[in-house]
Amino acid sequence: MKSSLTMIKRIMNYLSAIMLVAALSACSFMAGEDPGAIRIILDTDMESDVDDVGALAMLHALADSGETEILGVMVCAKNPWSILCADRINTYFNREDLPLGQLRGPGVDRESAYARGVAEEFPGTLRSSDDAPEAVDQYRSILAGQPDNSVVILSIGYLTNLRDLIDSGPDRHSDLDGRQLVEQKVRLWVCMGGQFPSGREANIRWDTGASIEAINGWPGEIIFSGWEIGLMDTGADILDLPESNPVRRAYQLFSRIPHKNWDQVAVLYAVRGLDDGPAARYWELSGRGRLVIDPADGSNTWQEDPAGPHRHLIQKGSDEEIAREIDALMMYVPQGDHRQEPVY
Ligand SMILES: [Ca+2]
Repeated sequence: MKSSLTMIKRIMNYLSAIMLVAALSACSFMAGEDPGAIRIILDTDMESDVDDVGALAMLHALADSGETEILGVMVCAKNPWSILCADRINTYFNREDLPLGQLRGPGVDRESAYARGVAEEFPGTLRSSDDAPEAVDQYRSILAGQPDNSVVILSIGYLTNLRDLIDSGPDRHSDLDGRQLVEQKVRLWVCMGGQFPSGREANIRWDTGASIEAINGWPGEIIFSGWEIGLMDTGADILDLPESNPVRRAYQLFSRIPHKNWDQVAVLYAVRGLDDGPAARYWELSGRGRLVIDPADGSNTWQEDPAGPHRHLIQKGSDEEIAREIDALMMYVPQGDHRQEPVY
């Protein structure tokens, strides 16, 4: 009985994935260069946990549907395979030209169960992380070319790059310093980080110093997608994706299926939750306040403050409906086959 129910569930998931592909293709055709698409720069660690991979896959699905425009993918981890893994995923989703940026200065260096495997087994544009542009330079280049108050920064990793960005000085891209450039170009920072009302969350604590400087020095609004709203499992059917899909391979190598989806929740909010989008009903925003970080251990508390620059998401929807929407996006298969040979 259980196995036939599982089979029915798998068939239903497969059918909904096909319908999603058809819907996305139609939307993509109609949307073209949608001026209303949310412009996003993703900042990811893509090493210790596999949810970054699911998050990037979702962004590509949402870009193909015209709901977002991915301006660039920045890596805030020192693991040299992380950016290659991101490059392979971008290449699979037919966006091999997406600007990439790599943290060059000191930062968090952690193992990955999947990044090297994906980097070595799938085609892409980068041979080595040394060949990638430096993240702050890439941030400044992208931001300088965007309309004022238009860019959403979506961080799903450590805050090292963002601290370095606001510390940056004028350069060939802009006469503004980093803080001024962010103030002029960034509409909002959506940060997967922190635990509410209090806790000790990885993205904040691994580079506590950078987190404190980035969050306290940020010249605009930050909305936090906290640890406590990402605990539902997704990816149960990820191995049903084609073997050509690097997202499938990353989950296989990580070998915890299904898995929590902290980073995917932040993606869903940033693209479909803003501007009263179709996913806005899953969360409500807290009142204004401040994320206060303890420099001793990177733990955080939430402090209510009507003049505060921060808010955090409070889940209203069910785990099931949020997970279903995330799963459908993670199971997206792009049109066309991936390249069989490396293109670097
Ligand atoms: Ca992450």
